[in-house]
Amino acid sequence: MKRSKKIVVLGGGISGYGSAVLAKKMGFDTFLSDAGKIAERYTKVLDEWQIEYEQQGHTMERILAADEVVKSPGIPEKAAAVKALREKGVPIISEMEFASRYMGKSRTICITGSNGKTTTTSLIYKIMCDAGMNVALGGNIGESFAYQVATSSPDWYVLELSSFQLDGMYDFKADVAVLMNITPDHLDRYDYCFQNYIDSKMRIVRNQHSRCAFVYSADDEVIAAELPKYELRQRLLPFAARQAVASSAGDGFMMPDGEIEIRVGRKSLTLNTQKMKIRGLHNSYNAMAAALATMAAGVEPEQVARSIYDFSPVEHRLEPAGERDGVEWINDSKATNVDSVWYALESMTRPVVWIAGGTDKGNDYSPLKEFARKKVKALVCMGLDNEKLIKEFSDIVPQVVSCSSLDEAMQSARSLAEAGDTVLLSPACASFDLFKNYEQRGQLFKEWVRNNVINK
Ligand code: UMA
Ligand code: ADP
Repeated sequence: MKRSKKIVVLGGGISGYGSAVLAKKMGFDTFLSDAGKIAERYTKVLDEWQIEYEQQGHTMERILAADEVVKSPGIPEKAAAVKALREKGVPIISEMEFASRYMGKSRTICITGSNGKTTTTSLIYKIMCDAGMNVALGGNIGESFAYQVATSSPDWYVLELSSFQLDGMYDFKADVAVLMNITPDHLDRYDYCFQNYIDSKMRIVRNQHSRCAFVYSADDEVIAAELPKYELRQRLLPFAARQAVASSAGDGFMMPDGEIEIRVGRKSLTLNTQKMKIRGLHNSYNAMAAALATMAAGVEPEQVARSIYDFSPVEHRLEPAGERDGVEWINDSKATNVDSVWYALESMTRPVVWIAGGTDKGNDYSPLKEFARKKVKALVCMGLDNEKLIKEFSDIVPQVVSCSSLDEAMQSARSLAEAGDTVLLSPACASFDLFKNYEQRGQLFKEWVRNNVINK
């Protein structure tokens, strides 16, 4: 009798449990191994599907016996198990690569970039849902893509893709690929070499053929430098605000007055950024990308416009947290790098009391200085080590205050802000010194505003 292919899934988080369910459903000899403890919600599902698994350690003998390994994206190349598999030459793929083999006729819109992935993915998903399409959401957001492939069959998947997921993708093809921008991030996973990270992001165009579409920022200099290196046969749909774009397949352009023109094939659309609930240049980019991607997928322009105007900021992304006594409070806790803060400050139209700081990832703050000089009246540093921020901004911002807790920072911000100002939490840093994650930091910020400002 022919033996079934042995699939080992590494990691028992959301990516791993879904991959294991799909492997089992496809009839493979499936084993899941996790170096740590697996959450009960996942062991329950693994038990239901009668999947063999281990936790609190990897049994290398069993892992090395795999024909193919599906690796969770959070597991780095330097992990001992991955090194041993590479040495033995066992193929290692990502959940996306594995699941795409079994998704039948479903098509994909895949979104990547250093910033703007979640916002653009959520907007595309909303447009597709509002248009009545049979669509599912996955990847670096929401439910596991592999689990959904095992249990449903939508016409379209809207997938947010991180560089870690792209790394394990070889034959995967995005029907519509969206590349928002490329700025340095996650360099610890790429030997501190920016080009390695760029190469990873550019994998989004792999295997695309002439009927596929590629939506990308023509304003992004890193992307512009990469494009000549690739043989691009797909429909090119660039978008820009800083320079003219013209592609025979279609394009998106924002005029200096804020009006956006989109064209895909013979269909066109005009958007007025003043009517959008999401603010700032970066959100105009996100809207252009979403409009191009969904029109390429066949959604009618009027429907695209309706959904874009109806779309509110995703939680923790320039999310309004309330206004009282003329002071507006904004939660941008997801701004964990310099580029996202640049766009946050760019979008500010009132004097800003800026709350920043946390775990510095080797930030170069110089791109922020011009906006800080023009728009920031006070900087409230919120972190265990504020030395670098204080040094960088003391000569630029009239007032710099050092705080080591959320409560202290919020009280300072409240006393510094006057009617007509905006208090902006946009940290440029990770949250791990004072908080569990960026979500908790944003939640506590909003709770403080609710209890001590709005309902005081
Ligand atoms: N583990 C091992 N062996 C190791 C190291 C870890 O078994 O050597 C185990 C851990 O004990 C843990 C499991 O691996 O149980 C976790 O795997 P994971 O870190 O890949 O996490 P998942 O829960 O499976 O979620 C992952 C993505 N996480 C990361 O990339 C860090 C999720 O993205 C993604 O949504 C999900 O797969 C579905 O594909 C989250 C994320 O933070 C949102 N992404 C990063 C980001 O957005 O910046 C890239
Ligand atoms: P990602 O999923 O790539 O992290 P998000 O949509 O969650 O992107 O946004 C992360 C941060 O970046 C937020 O602070 C948000 O305001 C900002 N941002 C959103 N879109 C863009 C963009 N196109 N360019 C730069 N920054 C952006």
